[in-house]
Amino acid sequence: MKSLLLAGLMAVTAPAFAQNITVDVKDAWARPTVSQQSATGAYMQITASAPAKVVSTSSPLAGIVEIHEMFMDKDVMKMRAVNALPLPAGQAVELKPGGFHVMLMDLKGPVKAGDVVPIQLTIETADGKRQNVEVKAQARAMTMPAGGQGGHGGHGSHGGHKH
Ligand SMILES: [Cu+2]
Repeated sequence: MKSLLLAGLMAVTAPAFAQNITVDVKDAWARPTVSQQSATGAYMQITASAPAKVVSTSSPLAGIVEIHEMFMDKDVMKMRAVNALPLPAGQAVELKPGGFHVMLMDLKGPVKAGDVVPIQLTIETADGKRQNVEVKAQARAMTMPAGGQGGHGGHGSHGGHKH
């Protein structure tokens, strides 16, 4: 009798399979650097299948990689690092000039148009599990749509970014 009960308990407590979520990254690109510039931004669209957040970023081409957000401070556009970028389930989060971006600083060399910038995103799911996503951002000059919005110019100040 006792052993039967034990067998039943063991079946119930079988470990649940930890499941990875799907993280989709689209349209990853980076801005080429101009001479003497040691920092640049990378942009992409990230969609996670379950609630998650980007908790860290890295690249073999840069000493420091952070997620930044742009914000207005007395009519001046500035940026600051965020600790984590929330990814709501099934919703594309857009990193774009003037908004969130991956900031690559302390670059090991210039980034030329056509170069591929590898970026690793560390994603943490709601239950605290982490997984890495490899992104290849292609360096290309930003194409401004005709009549493009203002405010983007503020992003050009990246070169003077100090940490
Ligand atoms: Cu930045």
